[in-house]
This record gives sequence, structure tokens and C-alpha cells, in this order.
Amino acid sequence: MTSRRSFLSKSVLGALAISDSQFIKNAFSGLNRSRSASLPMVIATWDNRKATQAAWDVLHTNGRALDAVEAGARIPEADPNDTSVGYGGFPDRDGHVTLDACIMDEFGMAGSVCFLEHIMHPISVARRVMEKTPHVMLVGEGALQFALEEGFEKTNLLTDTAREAWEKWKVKSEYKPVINIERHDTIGILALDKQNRIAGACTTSGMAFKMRGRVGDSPIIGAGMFADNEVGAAACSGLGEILLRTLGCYQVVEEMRRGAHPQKAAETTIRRIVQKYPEICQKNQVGFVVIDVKGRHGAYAIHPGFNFALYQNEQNLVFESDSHFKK
Ligand code: SD4
Repeated sequence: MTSRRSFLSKSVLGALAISDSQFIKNAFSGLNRSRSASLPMVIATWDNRKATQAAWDVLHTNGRALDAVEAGARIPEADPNDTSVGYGGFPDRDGHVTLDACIMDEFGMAGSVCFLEHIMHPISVARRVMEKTPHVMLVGEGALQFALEEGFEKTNLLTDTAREAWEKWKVKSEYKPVINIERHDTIGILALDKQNRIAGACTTSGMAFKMRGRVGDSPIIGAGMFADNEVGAAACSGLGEILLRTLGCYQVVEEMRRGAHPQKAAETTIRRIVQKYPEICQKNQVGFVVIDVKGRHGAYAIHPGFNFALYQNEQNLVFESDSHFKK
């Protein structure tokens, strides 16, 4: 089992492989400082440093964790080059971009949208569901109707690049619901603000070329993200079907409730998932990012290749996650 210290050194080694010398310097000073966890902090799946920066801009001026995670999630949602989230996301197999997102605040309130089309910022619609309705989740046409009523604009989310990728895929039309082990950019983002308020968000266009109507883990509270102000929070990226069957993020938070460090909580949950679905896990990736209310963090994946961005102690760094299967 990986200790926190060896995890951190692996993280830095991983970071060395993907960075320039300035970044290396930052990574080492980040390692030294992160032994004394400090607030605020924000963590995100993958190298989403632009998102953690946007979140930090809220946090360091004494802002609320909920505002921070929403601001962070909106960055990849609006980025046409991010083909797994929001605008520019790869469409389903019929050529429609359909989006899933969820958000939770420090009171344990939650909002979610699934199978939402034509709206660039599903995370903000999810927040409105949480704050302006007595419900947790709206889907499809109902979610779109609500978004329009709330003043969100209808946008064409299918970029030329995404359309071309879909046209290419259509030549074979091979339906393979596999989340590859390589990079895939769904953002799960968690923050703890200076007043110890926790929040989390998750947003995605889901699996590329999925069946129409398919919804993954990302908008499901407890599967793609879970936050509990008394314990901590977890978010993930990877094959939604595994996370839906196991409520992966809820499991991670419950491990912490029983006293586990965020790193151990992520490792235990991944091990359990691999034991339960050994064959599916051979070819599919799942990666967790985790924080607790003490400002400690963890990350763990099934396979190598998962990384995460952490902004804490004034430094915005990317780290390579440790994994169950090794290189
Ligand atoms: C899904 N969990 O829809 C998402 C995909 C993902 O990184 O996380 N990709 O299954």
C-alpha cells in the first residue's frame, strides 16, 4: 500500500516527466509546503490548472467554495478545444452534444442536470436547480426548458472539430463503450474555502459517441461527485458505468468518515472496484481526486496516466496520480 509520503514523491516524479524546469521548482516547493495543509485549496481531475486558477481567484479573496467550483468548472465548459466537456465536446452517436453536470454546497444541498443540450454552462444550470427549485435533478427537455426560463442562451455546441471526429467515427460506427486509459478530460473539482466550507462540481459531455440518452456518473450525486462538509469530498473521471454501479465518490467519502486519510480512502475504493469488476477494469480507467475538511488531499486511479491539478499554498501545480495497476 502506498504511504502518503511515497505517494507525494511519486506525484512529483510524475510531474517531472511532464514539465519544464520552472515547474519542477514549483513542484518541489509545493511538496515541502503541502505537508502542512492550509486553506483555501482546490483540486481538479486532469491538468485543469486554468480551472483551479479560476477557482483560486474566488477563494483567495475570501470567496465561497461553491462559487469557486462553479467558476472553475465553467472554464473547460467554454473551451472548444476540450472535447470531453461543454462546448466542443464530442457528440453522441447521432451527432448531438449532450451534457451532464452536478454541484453540491457546504449544506449538503445538490443540483444536477442530465442529457442537457444546447447550453454552454450546464454547471450553472445545475446550481440553479439546487438553489431555485425544490428538486435535485432535471433531465433532457425539462432541463433545457428550465435553463431557457432562467435566461441561459441556446448555443450550438458542436464545433467543426467535434463534427469531423464524429464523421470519422461514423465510417465504422463501432459502438464500444470504453473509456480508454489515456487522457479524457471530464472535470471534477473540489474546494475548501478559508471558512472551512466545502463544495464540489462535476461536468462532462460524457462518453464520446455514446447511445442517445446515455447518462454517466458525472451528474449523479455520490457517483461522479460527493461532498459532505463534516468529512470531505470526492470527484472522479472515468468509465461512468462502473461508478454508477458502485457510487464511487460516496464510497470514498464514507471511507474518510470512518477515519481514512483521503489518499487511503481513494485507494481502498479503487481496490474494491477492481476486485468487483476485474475484467472491465483491465481496459477502463477511473480516477478519483479527494479532499478532507483538514485540507489534506489524495488521488488514485485504476491505471497509470491519471493526473490532477492542485492549487494550495499559493501554488497551482499538476501531479501524476498513483494507480492500482503499475506501468
Ligand atoms: C462518463 N465519467 O460520462 C464520464 C466520462 C469521463 O473522463 O469521466 N471521462 O462516463
